[in-house]
Amino acid sequence: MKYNHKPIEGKWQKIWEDKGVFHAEDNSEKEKFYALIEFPYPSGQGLHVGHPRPYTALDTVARKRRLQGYNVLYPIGWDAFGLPTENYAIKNHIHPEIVTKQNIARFKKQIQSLGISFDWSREINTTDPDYYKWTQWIFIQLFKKGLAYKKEMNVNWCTSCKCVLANEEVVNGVCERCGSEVVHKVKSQWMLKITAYADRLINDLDLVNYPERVKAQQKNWIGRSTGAEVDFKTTTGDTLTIYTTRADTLYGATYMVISPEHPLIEKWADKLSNIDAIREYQAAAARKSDFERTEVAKDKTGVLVEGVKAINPVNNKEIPIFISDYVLVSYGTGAIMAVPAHDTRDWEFAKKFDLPIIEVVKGGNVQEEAYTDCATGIMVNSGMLDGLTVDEAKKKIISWLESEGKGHSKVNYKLRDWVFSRQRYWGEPIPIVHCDKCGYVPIDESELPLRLPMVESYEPTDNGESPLAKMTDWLETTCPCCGGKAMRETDTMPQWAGSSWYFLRYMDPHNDKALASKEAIKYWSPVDWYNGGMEHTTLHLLYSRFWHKFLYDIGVVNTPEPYAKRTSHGMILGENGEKMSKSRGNVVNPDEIVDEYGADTLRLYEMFIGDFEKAAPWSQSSIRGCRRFIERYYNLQTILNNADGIRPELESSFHKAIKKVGDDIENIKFNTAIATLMALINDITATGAITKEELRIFTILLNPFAPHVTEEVFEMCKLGDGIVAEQKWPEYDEAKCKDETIEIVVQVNGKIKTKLNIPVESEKNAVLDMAKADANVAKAIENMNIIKEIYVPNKLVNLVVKP
Ligand code: ANZ
Ligand code: ZN
Repeated sequence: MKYNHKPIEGKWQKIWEDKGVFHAEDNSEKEKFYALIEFPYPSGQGLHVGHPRPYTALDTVARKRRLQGYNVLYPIGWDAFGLPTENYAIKNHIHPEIVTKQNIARFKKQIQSLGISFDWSREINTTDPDYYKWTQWIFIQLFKKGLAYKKEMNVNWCTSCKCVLANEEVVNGVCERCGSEVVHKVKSQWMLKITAYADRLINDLDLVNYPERVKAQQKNWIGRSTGAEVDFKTTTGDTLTIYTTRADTLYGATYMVISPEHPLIEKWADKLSNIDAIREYQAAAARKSDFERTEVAKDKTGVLVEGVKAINPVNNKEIPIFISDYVLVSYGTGAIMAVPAHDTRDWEFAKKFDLPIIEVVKGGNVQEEAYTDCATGIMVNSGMLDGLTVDEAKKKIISWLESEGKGHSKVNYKLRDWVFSRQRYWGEPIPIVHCDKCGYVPIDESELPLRLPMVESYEPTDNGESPLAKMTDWLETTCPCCGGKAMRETDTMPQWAGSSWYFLRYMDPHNDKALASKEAIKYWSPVDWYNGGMEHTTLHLLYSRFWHKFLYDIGVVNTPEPYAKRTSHGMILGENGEKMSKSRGNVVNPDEIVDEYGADTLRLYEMFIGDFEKAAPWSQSSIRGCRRFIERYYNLQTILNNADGIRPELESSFHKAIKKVGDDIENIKFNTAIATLMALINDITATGAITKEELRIFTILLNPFAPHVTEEVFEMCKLGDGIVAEQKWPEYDEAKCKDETIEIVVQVNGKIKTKLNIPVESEKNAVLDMAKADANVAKAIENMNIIKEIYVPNKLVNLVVKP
């Protein structure tokens, strides 16, 4: 029989939508299951074959859970603000709102052609004023709690996007989006105080089921470090405070390094004989990214601060001060004590500038290389610390510093507050006005949403102000506080804003009184399973956890964590193993695959392509293999007979398959679930027939992967009432899942002579008889006396023999 996928797939997509079978119920006695994928950015390129991988994976889970009787919420929406759309709009002179509408329409059509069981009645769009009203509302709550504030900042500035970037958006010194150079610039910015949540963002990882690599990345990004701040006096009478995680090594500090931006340089400027060289070095450092500056491998550079020295508080020795770009102004105190014996960067710097290297922890050869692996050593050359272990020395020196008023213990974080301003048009307006009398004041909540005004031109201005700054009508307003003249904020929010809380909106997407009702939040929270890309681990995942914790603190949500479980998929690469891109000419268009082979084939293929968590190269021949499997399944109806139930010879195969497919879907082992179904179809066709019950079970097991063809076969062969999506997931009998035969080894005097396939749990004597009957074994025991017969059930036989 010919399988004609086009009419069949279209037919079932329409039936599902008309019946609303995938609509989640808000009031249900059933147990809820909330599955979430990272909603797409509707770019101008349309859907990529990478998109369906996570969508299909969670669709498989969602469909299976529905069959198991869960009330499933599996929603979708559009993360539609942001630069790519705006840049496209500028280039083509189309308003970003229109571009967004067009892109969404195309994406929607493409996604719908895949037969993903999304609840389209809950579709959301971050650029919809009914949606961003609540993004703005959350911002106002953050502002009221002092967690949104304005600050003069040395920011990352993309020279091409003309826009401020968060640290996270700068990759290897260039803009993550456009690849252009990123420079530093001082600007007044809205900031969100994510650092206030740093500890909880680390500690609460204990509450969630995330892959270890995801937890580790989040912890590294937050970068909690426990150490001490130590005050060094200078010969000018100033205090130079440093941060160190190794206060125990204070006696080994032979010089100091301050960052080129350190404020003491300005204070000392008149006294420094080489101020010109220092200025030159500062200018060069400003052009480099933090990444370039702190790379361990790079050659160390620096300039001596001529005219001022520091005094080591433990021994009152005067030591030189350098400026060097390997010390960052934004971390710790922007100054360090250098301990070249035990720190690699300090050691390289000391060698280059010929500075003394003093060993303070025993064990290495510090004139040859830095001895850094010294967390457990014994202190030397360290006065009051001599003979102590590193841990003891840390405690002792910190309490000494505290008693002398020269330092104290201190926890530092790599995490910085979140730069939340963008000088662009296509984002949520920040709902704040500035009044000369009252300062920054949020607009009245009853005035939300504060809509983006229509502008003539959305190009950013060359001085770096948002295009909104040119809209005088919109700009000038009255102060909600004193009624006087006030000016609106012209910066907009970054693209991360809308995605920081969208999972809550799906719970109650049409609510106009709250971001979602208390009941909906209580019923649906937390998200049970969130799948997304590894590239979002340190950005979106952290930001949304932060917002959720804030909403928890103000009583809007009732769980401390938004996502109970997180999984991450690997990328789909081109057939050549490289990342798919236009320039490499290896892009596969999902529309063409759906057209030629059908959505079921594409879905099955994307789930079969290899370990879900790893990158996988595209393979056209494997696509054809998946299509053939679907055709084989479709043709099972040609061997359908009238017998009842499952035939005895297939009973074990079926029970095992039910167990394996179910377990594998839950454990994101989709590829082995499909392999199990492929093996089962072989077992079935080998018998030359299939019963209705066998076909019914096979159909339900295959349905989460290939929903269209299974619905069609279920209907054609009248396998039950209603449609497959309304059936029950089959159950298995554990006793029937046991392997009937098992391989054991047979040894003579401990040497392997043969392997035997025996029925599981065979009786000892029967196994011994089988073993002795084997030709190799028989030869080995010929003319021998058997001293001992050892049998380890289901594992081995060992015959101990003597001549
Ligand atoms: C003396 C020392 C001796 C250090 C030693 C290390 C090893 P984490 O763990 O990342 O917090 N440091 C401090 N502030 C810095 C800055 N603004 N830029 C660059 N480096 C900075 O690292 C803390 C360590 O990094 C600190 O401890 C300091 O060097 C350096 F055997 O102080 B240490
Ligand atoms: Zn005012």
